[in-house]
Amino acid sequence: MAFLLYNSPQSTCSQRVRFVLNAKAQSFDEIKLDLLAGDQLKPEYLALNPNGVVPTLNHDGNIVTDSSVIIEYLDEVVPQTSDLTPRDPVKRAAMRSLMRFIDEMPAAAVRIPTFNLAFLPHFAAMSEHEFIAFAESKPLRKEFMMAMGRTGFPRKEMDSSLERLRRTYVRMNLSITDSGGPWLFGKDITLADVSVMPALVRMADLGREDDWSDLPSVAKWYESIRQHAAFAPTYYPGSLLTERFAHLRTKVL
Ligand SMILES: N[C@@H](CCC(=O)N[C@@H](CS)C(=O)NCC(=O)O)C(=O)O
Repeated sequence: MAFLLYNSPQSTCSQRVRFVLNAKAQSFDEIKLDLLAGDQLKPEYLALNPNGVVPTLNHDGNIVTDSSVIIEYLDEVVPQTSDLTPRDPVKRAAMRSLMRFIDEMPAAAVRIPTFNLAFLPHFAAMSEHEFIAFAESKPLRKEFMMAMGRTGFPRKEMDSSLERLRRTYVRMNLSITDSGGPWLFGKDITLADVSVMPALVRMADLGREDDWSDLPSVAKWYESIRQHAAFAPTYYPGSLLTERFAHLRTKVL
């Protein structure tokens, strides 16, 4: 089996896929796209992924897009090593429901502080004309870019994003408590854990690790996933925003 992953080191969606490939001990080749340079909007990439976002997986010539779909796909095609989906259909459905929640809530919410804090200086340096042309070339994120503009999302948007993330930590706490932990669905790590992981890593990278410190089971979960064998190869040097953007190292959200 040959896996070729089009992705970006700091992209949260890409980190989900790298984690699953590493957890399953699958070797893979990577093509790293520079999202600020617009590599994801080039015609040859749009031919693979018409949404103009990473990640995209090429598995033996078959193209699979969307990180949630890709990690479920990987768990189906490489099931023999570390199965990340519960066998019981009821538990399996519960895991998928939580994954939909994660895609809708933290995965979307985390984009606001990410763009405002890490990427904004890049866009602020563009002319209005260049910025609009760049925003308009994005199949999936044009409206998001226009809402941000070259001055960034207002404080109200930042606060509501932190509030949505907080509701995620509370939901995680409930899931860990109900299942007996240490993972979201009990003693085995599942795709839901992988799915939410990059949002917490991102917030910690932006200096917000205290946001779940009053929820000990979430704090313990966070330490456990950092200790997982797949974590270090997934977050290779350069995968954190603070490693790429010097201006973030002094900034507190
Ligand atoms: N639902 C998609 C979302 C993918 C996505 O938003 N990717 C971001 C990086 S995490 C991206 O490529 N952004 C590029 C852009 O906004 O132009 C998935 O999970 O794969």
